[in-house]
Amino acid sequence: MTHQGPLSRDAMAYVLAGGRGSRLKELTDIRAKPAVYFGGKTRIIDFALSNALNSGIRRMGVATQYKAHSLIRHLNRGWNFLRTERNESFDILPASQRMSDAWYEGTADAVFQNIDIIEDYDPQYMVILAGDHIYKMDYEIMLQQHVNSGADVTIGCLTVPRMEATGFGVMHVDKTDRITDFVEKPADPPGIPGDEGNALASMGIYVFNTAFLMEELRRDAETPGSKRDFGGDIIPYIVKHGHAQAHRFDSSCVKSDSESIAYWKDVGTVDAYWQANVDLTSTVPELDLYDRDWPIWTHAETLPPAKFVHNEEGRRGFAVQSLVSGDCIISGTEMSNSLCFSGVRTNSYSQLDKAVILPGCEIGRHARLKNVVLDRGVTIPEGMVVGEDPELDARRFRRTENGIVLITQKMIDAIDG
Ligand code: ADQ
Ligand code: ADP
Repeated sequence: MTHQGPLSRDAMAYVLAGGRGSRLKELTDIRAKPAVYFGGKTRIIDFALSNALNSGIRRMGVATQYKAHSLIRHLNRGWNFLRTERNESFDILPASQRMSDAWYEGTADAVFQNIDIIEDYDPQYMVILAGDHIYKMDYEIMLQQHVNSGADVTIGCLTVPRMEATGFGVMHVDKTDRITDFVEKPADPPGIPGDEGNALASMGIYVFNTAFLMEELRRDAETPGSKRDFGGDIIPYIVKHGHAQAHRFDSSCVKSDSESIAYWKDVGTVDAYWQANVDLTSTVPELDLYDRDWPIWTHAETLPPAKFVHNEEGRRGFAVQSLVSGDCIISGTEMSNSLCFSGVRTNSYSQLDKAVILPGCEIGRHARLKNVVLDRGVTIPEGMVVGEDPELDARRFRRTENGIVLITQKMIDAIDG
């Protein structure tokens, strides 16, 4: 029998936001990956939370651990509108050693340690999400599939090139998409039968009946040797002893009027982060941030409009193929294919191309920057050139093999003279 009606109102979204994301290098020196700025106004975690909200889910919890201050501040400011009076809730759940004297060990432990809080809300379904991916997805569709298949767990999955699957949980499915095998981060990922060049990878998104999940978490907590991890322990066990079902991520996974393609990105490296941001500056990007049917919610400060001015000598400031946030003043600067978060100031005769500029940066006169990411609050001195001399860039800043340069204020301060 097919289930009718929204299940999202009986579900709680539980976002795992405690991981470090060390491949983002200095961008995660002071903040967890989910708190990293993305897309001009938002932070990475806003995508998972907006998906939950847009899917109709009104109960949310966010488990935080590593360098959580920036994340917690963002959540407090931007995600404080769910009301207990309407049976809604939003809980920030730092590892606070309430249940034991340990921090969250693995991702499953980040749920286990808050079992009492979850059981108090008594949601029928738990939607476990990673807080560090950029995508749009309607979890109601996944919930419906979960209930209709009668599975113990339903796992969101993607097709990826086989050798890119080493960082994922990789699964085999039968004709009905029931998962028959699951290996966490295999060195030599098994391909899809009949499509050996690709692998079916877990997105780290799980739907459970709450009662079943709680049972599993309690069982796992008693299991010696378990790392208390969903991908490493809980999911392999259920695949073996229970019923795990795959939910394929494709363009049908989001209900939207705008032409949607299945966009999903783990912006986990400096290159991928830069690329995904710069991609947004193309005329018709794959990820549509202007989609009224699927808005990405965030904490937005009340800011004056972005402003483009010429200097006293008549040097024009302009931007093409660029996203410029509020409270930016682009003065006498040529900007192309770039993305400015709020409060950025640029000065005359500077040139910016393919630059991702986080809030509060200032660009000095005559600076030329290409293929860069500037961390929050960086001041680029007058006349500085980046992106033209690979050796110089690598000496001063963090330059990736692909030539993307990440700059923090610390690196600027360390430059002699
Ligand atoms: P990973 O991406 O390696 O694999 P992991 O490091 O466990 O996943 O992080 C998953 C999420 O949990 C992230 O959002 C992270 O921030 C958060 N997290 C990590 N440790 C945490 C902790 N101790 N407390 C709270 N939050 C924590 C997982 C699965 C794979 C799957 C990929 C998809 O294990 O099977 O393929 O996600 O990206
Ligand atoms: P915000 O939440 O305002 O966006 P960031 O994400 O840039 O802040 O910073 C993360 C946290 O680190 C904030 O709490 C901020 O106060 C703090 N912080 C900012 N710069 C530094 C620094 N250079 N060293 C240590 N902590 C910092």
